[in-house]
Amino acid sequence: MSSFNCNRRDFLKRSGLCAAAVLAGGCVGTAQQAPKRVDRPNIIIILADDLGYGDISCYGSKIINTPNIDALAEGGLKFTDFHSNCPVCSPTRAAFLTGRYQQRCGVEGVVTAKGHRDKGMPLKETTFAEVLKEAGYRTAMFGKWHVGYQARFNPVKQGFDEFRGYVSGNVDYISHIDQVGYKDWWKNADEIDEEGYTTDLITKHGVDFIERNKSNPFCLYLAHEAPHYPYQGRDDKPVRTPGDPRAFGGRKDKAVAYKEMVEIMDEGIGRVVETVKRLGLERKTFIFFFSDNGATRLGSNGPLRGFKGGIFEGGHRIPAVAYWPGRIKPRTTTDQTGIGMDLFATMASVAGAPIPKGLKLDGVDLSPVLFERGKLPERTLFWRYKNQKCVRRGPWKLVVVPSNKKNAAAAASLFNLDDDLGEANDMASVKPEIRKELAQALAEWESYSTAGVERQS
Ligand SMILES: [Ca+2]
Repeated sequence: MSSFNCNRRDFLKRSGLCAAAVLAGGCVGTAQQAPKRVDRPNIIIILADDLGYGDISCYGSKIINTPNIDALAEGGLKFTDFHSNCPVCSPTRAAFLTGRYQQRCGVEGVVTAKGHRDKGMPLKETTFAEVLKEAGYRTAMFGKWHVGYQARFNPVKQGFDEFRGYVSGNVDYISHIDQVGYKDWWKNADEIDEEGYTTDLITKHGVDFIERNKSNPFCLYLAHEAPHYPYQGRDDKPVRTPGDPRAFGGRKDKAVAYKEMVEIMDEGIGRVVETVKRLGLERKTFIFFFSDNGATRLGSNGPLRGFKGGIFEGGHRIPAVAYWPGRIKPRTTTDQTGIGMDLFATMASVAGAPIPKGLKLDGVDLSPVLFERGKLPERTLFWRYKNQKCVRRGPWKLVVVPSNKKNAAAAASLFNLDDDLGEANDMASVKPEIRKELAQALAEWESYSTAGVERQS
């Protein structure tokens, strides 16, 4: 008897395809496909907000000390070429949640607190939480959602059994007021009051969830606020009150606050890992840490060009660390190219959870890199944010940005990241054939990546 549950309501919610499968008398996954309960590891995904490639010590920071993230890298695998799907928050999260390019679900820009309060990621999208829940996992997310404000877009409507946190792009770390002056702290789909520093609350709920679920497989998504503005440490006063948001408020010594914010997040990650160890779950828990985009000018993107919001590497190449004692070899590094949307297929794979039939993921399973020190098949990856685009194949990256503000005509530059990580030497005129190939690939991707188009065929 399998413990695999086919939750009819969830399936019916998701799509006609799933409904048809249920009506035909079976789940999309079958009992045979479901792994034995003991085989299903726990999964903890920790996402930082605006943390840059040079912002933590294991990626070279001499300013910010992150002994707990460093310990994950020391005991696991560090990626040197991992990317967020977008140089800003909401699209990266939509892609991570769905395992597909964010363009497919229409979350291509930031879901802003001011203008997009009625917008959200469509519920028909299938999230990794829904897939893992179907496979018998308890699922929770604590922290920043940012793919829909209204209760109907809440994480509990997208496969998470539990949610505690905020739905906008950032809140006052103490008063939990968003940047247009609304209270933004939730328990599931209910707005509540809860005292505490945001980072500490995310840690506290994460630890509590692990303790409550030590005897069953769980998937925990911890979406930290740090080091996104407002720049506030643990002992600072609130800077926002209802109706008076002071959007970028925070300490005057922003750089000091920034360091403190990352270090408090690191301390929290230490508490989470300590909890996993204390409960004897270390060898059956897969932990993955990454960031949702590159740093702003206040942080560090190490040797990379550009910042959050830009299409150069500094906008989207980010720290990423995988940890699983007994499965992932300690003290290892990989230069394989990974991207946030790969985690969906990766989590489904480690959980033995079937991907619903008809769901075409754009991300790939990272297991060969994580567990076999292997390589991924060659692929071409794409990024698009506002009027900036880029495409990556092997070491080659074509960057297309408007040549200036008045002239929307795009200028394309070609870089070889193996030789030129800082994207300083444009090779477009030296390698016209590569430039042409990548430009064609980009045009092709743009023709089918837009939301809705795929479903009509
Ligand atoms: Ca962000």
